Amino acid sequence: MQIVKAEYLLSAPDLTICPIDGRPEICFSGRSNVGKSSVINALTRRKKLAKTSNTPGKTRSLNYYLIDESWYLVDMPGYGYAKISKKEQSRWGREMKRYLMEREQLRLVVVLLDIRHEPSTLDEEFLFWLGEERIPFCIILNKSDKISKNKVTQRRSEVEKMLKEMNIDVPVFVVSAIKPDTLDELLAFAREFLQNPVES
Ligand SMILES: Nc1nc2c(ncn2[C@@H]2O[C@H](COP(=O)(O)OP(=O)(O)O)[C@@H](O)[C@H]2O)c(=O)[nH]1
Ligand SMILES: [Mg+2]
Repeated sequence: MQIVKAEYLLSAPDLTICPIDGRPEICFSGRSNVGKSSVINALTRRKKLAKTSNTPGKTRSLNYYLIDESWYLVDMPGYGYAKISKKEQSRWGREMKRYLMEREQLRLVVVLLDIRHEPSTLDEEFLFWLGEERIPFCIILNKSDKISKNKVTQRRSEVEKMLKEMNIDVPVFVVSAIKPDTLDELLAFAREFLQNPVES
């Protein structure tokens, strides 16, 4: 089932002004420039719902999009942006982790990786942390339009091997923000989580 309605709700510069209506949410997370905003636009079939940019590191807040009046898609600040000081980066890292641990409405984290590159240390640390905290997540390998089919297969098995070594068992979807149909499987997967009641 495709998304019918998508509206921008608000941008939260810190964690005190997040929506408190209890609607379930799915957070999109990953390095800056990996394509979080582009994937959100592709999923909602909107060109400019989420701002995309060639200058990484712009999203320093959590952006909430209300989907079909029933759940939130959340565009999280990208991590690992070199032009932001280490101190600021680790502050944001801590804030985001706190958010993901404490947010009751959170049902699923979608972690984006760029299929062209090996996951960075930051990516690996983040995935490991999600696993340890038992936060439900899945991985999408984005920008698959940029490499050959053979390379896609290769990168996918490299990522799966890495996950196995970390003892993490989560689905990996190969997608491209410029081919919205590639996101159908992810959306179907995410929908299952939206129906689940919050675990406590
Ligand atoms: N070719 C291609 N370009 C993409 C894809 N996803 C994102 N991009 C481009 O990558 C850049 C960063 O995307 P953006 O969505 O702003 O990344 P964010 O920082 O993670 O939100 C933009 O120039 C996008 O057009 C994709 O699947 N394929
Ligand atoms: Mg963005």
